[in-house]
Amino acid sequence: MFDSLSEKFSSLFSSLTSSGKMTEKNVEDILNQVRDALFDADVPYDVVHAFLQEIKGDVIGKKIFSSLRPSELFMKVVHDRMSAFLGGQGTEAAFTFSIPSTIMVMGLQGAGKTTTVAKLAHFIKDQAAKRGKKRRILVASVDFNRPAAIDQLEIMAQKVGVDFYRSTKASGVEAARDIATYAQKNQYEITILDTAGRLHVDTGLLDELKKIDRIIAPKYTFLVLDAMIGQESIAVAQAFESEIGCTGGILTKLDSQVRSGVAFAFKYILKKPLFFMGTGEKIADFEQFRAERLTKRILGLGDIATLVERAEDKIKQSEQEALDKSLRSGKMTLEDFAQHITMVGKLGSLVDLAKYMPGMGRFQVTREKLEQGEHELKKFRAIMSSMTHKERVRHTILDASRKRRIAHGAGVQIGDIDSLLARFEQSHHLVKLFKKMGRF
Ligand SMILES: Nc1nc2c(ncn2[C@@H]2O[C@H](COP(=O)(O)OP(=O)(O)O)[C@@H](O)[C@H]2O)c(=O)[nH]1
Ligand SMILES: [Mg+2]
Repeated sequence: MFDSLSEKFSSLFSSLTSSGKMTEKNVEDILNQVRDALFDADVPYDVVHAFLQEIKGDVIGKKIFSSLRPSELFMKVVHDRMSAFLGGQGTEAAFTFSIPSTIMVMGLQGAGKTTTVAKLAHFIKDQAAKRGKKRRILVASVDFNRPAAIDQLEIMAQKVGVDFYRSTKASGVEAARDIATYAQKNQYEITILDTAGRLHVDTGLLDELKKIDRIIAPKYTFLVLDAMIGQESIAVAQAFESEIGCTGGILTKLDSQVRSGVAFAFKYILKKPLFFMGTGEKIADFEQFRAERLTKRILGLGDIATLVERAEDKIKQSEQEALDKSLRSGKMTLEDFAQHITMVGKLGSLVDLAKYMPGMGRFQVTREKLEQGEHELKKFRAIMSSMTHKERVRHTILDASRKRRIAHGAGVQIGDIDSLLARFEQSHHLVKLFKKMGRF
């Protein structure tokens, strides 16, 4: 997700941090690189232009060239403006739906509406379960355009484990009335309504939706947009917004290869936020759209917050605090490194983790490399467990005789120990880099 954009920004930023040279002379060149990265990601021209104007305004207004660290300040400017562009303030907290409420999704055929209904139901159910609650959730459909559309929803509802209702009425509008009555009578706390789409926006579709919208009076109306369609989907969004109106958007198919321009354009053009994003076909491939976290991911500052959230379920609190501490202090010992390695084992594969790590975007990491890395990790774990506590806290004491002892104990070569130490130095460097960025 956002991979190509992320690669470009991470490499631009890392060249800025390593050379540290940003001057009035090369600022145009750096801004051009920002512009090209955005164009490549299919961000519409007007949006790129507006974004660059804001950046330029800040570069001048904040007098970054008279500061001690122009490049760091520049990165902060880009970071702040980008997160404002993507979502603005207040979209970072976990989003909760008010109870009771009805949610309606709308969008073109194939945008991912039905899948999104199931994902939303799963999201709400899961969120409630985490707080020890059980919500009464109903999903239903008024999509009479495609014969199998309603069956598809029924199957997904079963998978998620929420209630499903099939109206036997003959049209979408009558079914909407029927579903509203059914939901009220059975006191559902959350009702999610799937609607019909067309291949293109047409008046027939919008007229029917308008009627359904009036009958259902949803508290939340989400516009579901396929990110793969690119800029064209913005025109679609405008048509829905002006005829029906929406609470905000949900972007689907933001899987890794997609150009992400729509995410930039959505809020700027519609003046409405994006709420969620679909990142795959599975029910759980769904995330709340958090502008600031995404910005950090795009800029290669690493999405530590998401990583930590994922980790919470799997790692004991104390271990996590130790990680936080070592990350924040910018100091890391082999002992911490050993802990990281153990955590990686608990969290899942390196392949998954790579995209959350600071600075990873700028390395071209292939799956094979990562798998090779997993193999190495196993070796590293063995080495680490043959070390004494003292050696782990102060790795500089590792001389030839200690290394020989460890190699013997772990059943590895001395070279393996040296490559572990080299790797440790590398990630130590990343942690320091992160700390520097973390000053934002
Ligand atoms: N890769 C990917 N596929 C998705 C995502 N959301 C939906 N799809 C797929 O897109 C296709 C159309 O989805 P569907 O929910 O039936 O769209 P609808 O016509 O708007 O109801 C299906 O094959 C879904 O599996 C997503 O976030 N990522
Ligand atoms: Mg559908």
